[in-house]
Amino acid sequence: MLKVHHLNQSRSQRVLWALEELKLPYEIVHYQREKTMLAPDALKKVHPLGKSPVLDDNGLIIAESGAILEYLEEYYDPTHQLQPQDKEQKLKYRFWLHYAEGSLMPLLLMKLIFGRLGKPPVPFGLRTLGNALGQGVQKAYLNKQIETHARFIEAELAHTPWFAGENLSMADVQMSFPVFALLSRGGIDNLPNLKAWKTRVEMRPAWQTAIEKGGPFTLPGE
Ligand SMILES: N[C@@H](CCC(=O)N[C@@H](CS)C(=O)NCC(=O)O)C(=O)O
Repeated sequence: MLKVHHLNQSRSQRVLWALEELKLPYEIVHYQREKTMLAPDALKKVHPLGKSPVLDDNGLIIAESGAILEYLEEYYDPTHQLQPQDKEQKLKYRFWLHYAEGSLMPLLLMKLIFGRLGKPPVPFGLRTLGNALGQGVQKAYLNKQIETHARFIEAELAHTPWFAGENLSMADVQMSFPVFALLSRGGIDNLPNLKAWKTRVEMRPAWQTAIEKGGPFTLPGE
């Protein structure tokens, strides 16, 4: 039996969504974020990094969302419902699968962290300095980078409804976390294609069932 170690409000929403799209039976082991937003130590007993998601396939432990989605695709999607077979589309599929965590998420995580340097748990006496530093880094570097990425993704989605073509694929599943984060905290306006893609995602019954089972997905932070 497949078992998902699922942290609330986290990247493991992607794995639940993929499993629902593939109509596979699975169990969820729920973990709640600590006040710090970190995962509880119990997750380190499942995998040394203590991050979510982790998939357990009859004792085979798989961490890292992209690796989990590729695993599900390879062993649990015999008809390739979630992977294009055309060469060009497959190249796009692979690009987005890597890009989501390799390029886009680090920028969004940095924005989250630098945006919090003026707030608790930073000690009171350091918050003014922290805030100035955080805002400075965002202004001088991060915001421009995020804008470039947002415009790139927006332009890509002008051609097709889904990231790797006409059909939903694991590329969309993997991109869901960063795109939702980008729209909620990226600070970039005028992204109609991204917003329309998000609406298409939210309308999918499999997405909705994943939320019913895993809990709300509103991205308050890491
Ligand atoms: N690149 C990893 C990132 C895993 C990750 O950072 N997960 C977050 C949840 S979105 C987490 O576990 N945060 C809690 C913590 O760091 O303690 C993946 O895609 O699986």
